[in-house]
Amino acid sequence: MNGRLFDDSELAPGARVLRGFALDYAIDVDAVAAESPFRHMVAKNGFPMSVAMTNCGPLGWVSDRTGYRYESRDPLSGKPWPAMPAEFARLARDAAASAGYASFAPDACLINRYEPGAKMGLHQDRDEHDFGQPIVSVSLGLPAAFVFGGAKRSDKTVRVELEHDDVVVFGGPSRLCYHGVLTLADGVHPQLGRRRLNLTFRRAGPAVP
Ligand code: MD3
Ligand code: FE
Repeated sequence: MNGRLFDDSELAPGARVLRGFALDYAIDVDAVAAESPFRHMVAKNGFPMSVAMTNCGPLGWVSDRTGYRYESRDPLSGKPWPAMPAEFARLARDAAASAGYASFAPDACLINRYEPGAKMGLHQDRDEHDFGQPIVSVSLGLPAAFVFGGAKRSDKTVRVELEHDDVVVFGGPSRLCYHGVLTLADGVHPQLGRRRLNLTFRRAGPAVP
């Protein structure tokens, strides 16, 4: 709540926007990218994606002509993905908790890098083991127009501007909703320059007790 007459942090049932939530966390993506550099993965259609990606944590999301999946090693080096920095995991856990998901323990962090002109088409995230687990999304750098729809591709979408340090938690009924990012407009962010970074924290594999 925010002093207004209604709670406008709920984007849709189960989806909560936490404006500025990442402000107090030190998120150093360059340290991860020094070990596993950003690369344009090839989509199922054989074309490279406009968004460049890397990962940290035990599992990383990968795409090639054969499809989408999680892998424990960076296919560029054959080595395990860089460890998830403790500050990343703390941000993800704290954001999930403040949206009502206690003890979220992500095993995957996909890092997306958008340069002006990059976009992500409407899709569902369904490569994870357990759709009962939420996804935490952290936006840094240039603002982007995020589109959020329903369970069917043809459902109507709403547009939300995501800015530096905004965090969104998607769980419950929103977990399998279609979503995407419109073409990034040109600009320069005071800290991150001519780019937008998005970190998505997921529990991709089965929970290990
Ligand atoms: C809604 N990334 O990597 S984050 C993705 O800004 C992805 O880079 C976008 O969609 C980005 O898959 C959007 C917001 C997001 C992430 C996962 C979701 C929204 C979601 C999963 C279910 C529903
Ligand atoms: Fe997605």
